Amino acid sequence: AWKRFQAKPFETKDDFEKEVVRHVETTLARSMFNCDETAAYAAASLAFRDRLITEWNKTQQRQTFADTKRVYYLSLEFLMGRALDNAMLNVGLKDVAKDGLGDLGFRIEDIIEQEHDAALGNGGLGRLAACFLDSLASLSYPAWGYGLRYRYGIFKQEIVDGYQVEVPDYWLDFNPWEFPRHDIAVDIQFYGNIRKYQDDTGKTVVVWEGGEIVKATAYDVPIPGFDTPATNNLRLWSSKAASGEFDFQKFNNGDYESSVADQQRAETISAVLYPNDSLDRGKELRLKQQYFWVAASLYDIVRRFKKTKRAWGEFPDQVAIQLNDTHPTLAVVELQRILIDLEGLEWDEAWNIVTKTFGYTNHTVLPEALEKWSVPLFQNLLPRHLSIIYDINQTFLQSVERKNPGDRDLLQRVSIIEESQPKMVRMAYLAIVGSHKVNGVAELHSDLIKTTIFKDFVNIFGPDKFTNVTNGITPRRWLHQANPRLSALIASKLGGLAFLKDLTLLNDLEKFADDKDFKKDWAEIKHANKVRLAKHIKTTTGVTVNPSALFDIQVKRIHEYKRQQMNIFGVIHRYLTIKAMGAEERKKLAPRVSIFGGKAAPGYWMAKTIVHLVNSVGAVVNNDKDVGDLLKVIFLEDYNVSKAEIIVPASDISEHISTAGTEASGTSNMKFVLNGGLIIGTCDGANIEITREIGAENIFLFGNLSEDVEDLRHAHTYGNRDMDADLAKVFEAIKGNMFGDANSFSALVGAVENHGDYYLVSDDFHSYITTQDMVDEAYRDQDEWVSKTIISVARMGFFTSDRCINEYAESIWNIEPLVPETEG
Ligand code: 26Q
Repeated sequence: AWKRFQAKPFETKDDFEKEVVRHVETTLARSMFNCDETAAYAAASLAFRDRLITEWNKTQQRQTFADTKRVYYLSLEFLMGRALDNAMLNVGLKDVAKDGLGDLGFRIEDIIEQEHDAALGNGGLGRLAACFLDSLASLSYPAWGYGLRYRYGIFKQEIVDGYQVEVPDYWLDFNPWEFPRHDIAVDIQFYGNIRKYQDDTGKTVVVWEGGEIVKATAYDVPIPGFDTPATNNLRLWSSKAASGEFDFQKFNNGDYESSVADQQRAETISAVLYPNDSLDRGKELRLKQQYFWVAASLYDIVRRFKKTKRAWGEFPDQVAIQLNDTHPTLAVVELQRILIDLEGLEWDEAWNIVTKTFGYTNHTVLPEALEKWSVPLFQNLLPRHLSIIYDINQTFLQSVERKNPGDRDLLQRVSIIEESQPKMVRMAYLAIVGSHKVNGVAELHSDLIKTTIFKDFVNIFGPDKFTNVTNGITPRRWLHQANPRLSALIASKLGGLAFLKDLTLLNDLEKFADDKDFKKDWAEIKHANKVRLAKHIKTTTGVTVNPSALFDIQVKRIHEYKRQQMNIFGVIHRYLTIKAMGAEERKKLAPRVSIFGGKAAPGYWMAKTIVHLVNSVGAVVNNDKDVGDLLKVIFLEDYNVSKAEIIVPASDISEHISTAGTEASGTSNMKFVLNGGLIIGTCDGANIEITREIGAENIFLFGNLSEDVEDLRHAHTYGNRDMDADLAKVFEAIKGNMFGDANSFSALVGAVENHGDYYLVSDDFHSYITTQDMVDEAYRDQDEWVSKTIISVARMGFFTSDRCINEYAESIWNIEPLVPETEG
């Protein structure tokens, strides 16, 4: 009988309008007469939210009744971007909303733009987690995401006088997409001591006592699948002071201020996302964040399992937990602690359950980015966990010793505890030992981790423990949502939107690669997307760019290994070349707009210098009458997910030019090609597999190969090399103050000239600029260029995150979809 009380979700424009008006007048307590765009956004979101809730609840019930295995994706970052547009498209009622909002006097684009990005991530790793959630829901897998509800997401970037300035991103003023679950709260313990004693049976019991308690409260975010009622849950934890005895006592003793200070200290844990994507080591608050989130999530997962009344041995048949990088590695230790200290299991039985439960995904080979925590810090914050880590390590090293008697070197190399001053806990090693599968995120990367940083572990555990799952992206957001006209054009040829759920269907586009009318439509859409970006550039930077010029785009976090410095050196080279040309020669040149975007970690001085150089070069080049449209240099402020949705569809060529062997995968490379852009790139990360899929004739590859990097670096160290002659001229221009005070940029130049050129900028420079010339040449033949882009899109099916999630499900998680009945 209760079913009668379920809300009837709207299906028509009129019902949608009624819902919007109802929310404006009741939920928001405003009159329709002063309903502005903010209010319309709020009301439209609430209307779609209502529509999601029913299916969300049903999905959770279905999972409970089916009682099958679930996967839990643990990630400190979920770079979700905006939710309304995504919800409208996934539910399939965007057109209804568009018409309804139109009736009420609004343009849907303006309403969508009111939403603040949910920017709970740094870059690739966080956005990958968001794409995975979309695929998990769209494929109806029983899956949960667990993360932290940061009060401040990644900082907003402003450019002031050419320098990056960081501004806090307070985003929670109004967020209709989260549901506080005040009834779901977990007490999390820190600091304190451990005490051991023997119980009546003579068994050693360990208790963790004292310290401080912080309360974790759940906030749930619905994750709608595309073209399915399945709606999953992303659970984010927020920290609050525990209303326990401590503060109560203080309060009664008249110590009001310190009681409030305690509260603020507790809330600090989930206050801010760490803005580094390559480690800043050893901040206690970061380790606190990790344990807080891991402990709350495991409590939740274990509680859900215990409700089924199954034996502990069945835990790995019901629960798969994926570690997104080493950030959640404490979960391995926490589960072992729960099983032995709280549930009374024997060590071996518990450890067997733990290792069957976890999988670990590695996202980097850069040694400086591998997470380590000092033992003294650990000892103080999590004394029981440190003692368990020592026990895990001892058991592990004993097994290694048995198989490799007398190899002291090996034991030292693979020890979870690094014997340094102070000692350090190596989190990646702990994650490997505590998991049944370890994966890299592209073929080259997965090979590299096996032959370099984790080589010893391959010998110890055997090669089968290590595997590859090449990254992917969701075509719903990165084609259908970001590029609606291209999606519609494709749908018109393929007979509908089925390709969004089976991206290999794009293959059938290939037969239109020479179809004149199709190519015209295709090119017209690209041009319109470029016009749109040109407008954005005009309003945000004041610079006018020609939408018919070649748009060359590099947007990603600023990093020396990603080599934005090589890009801007190449731009300077182009500028010098243009300046040296006569008028006739210039007429033959293809006009180009070089577009950069991305954030530098606030403490990464070299990255900030790159940002400054790009802006300084832009200030000179863009105001040089002599150059005009032939070259413009743009730095787009505050690159984020919603800006990517404008930028990605507007590229002709995008740059993925990391030093070979350094970029684990890259995922924007996939987004750009899927939107009809070509790539200039190195043989690195997923570029290699993209080349294999789309054909070497459709990508501009250049530069040294990863197998040669070590030798080149070695040669640099011994001074055996010539600086590239063109690059030397670029450096002369910089040193001659052409782009302002040369001292500002001396570190960038010096890194190449005097400090070993670790990222091989000089080694790759010639190959880079000659390949850029080939890009110009190819772009001149528009007809051929358009065909290349169509063929490339047609061959991108492999890179959907749906394929990627199916691979994880089959080879790591051992889970099956739980398809809603309405889908048959
Ligand atoms: C760790 C400890 C303390 C503070 C910060 C961090 C931290 C935070 C974020 C370390 C690394 C990250 C993010 C890494 C990242 O985004 N890696 C990218 O992951 C993508 C998805 O697999 C790949 O495509 C990229 O190649 C990889 O760089």
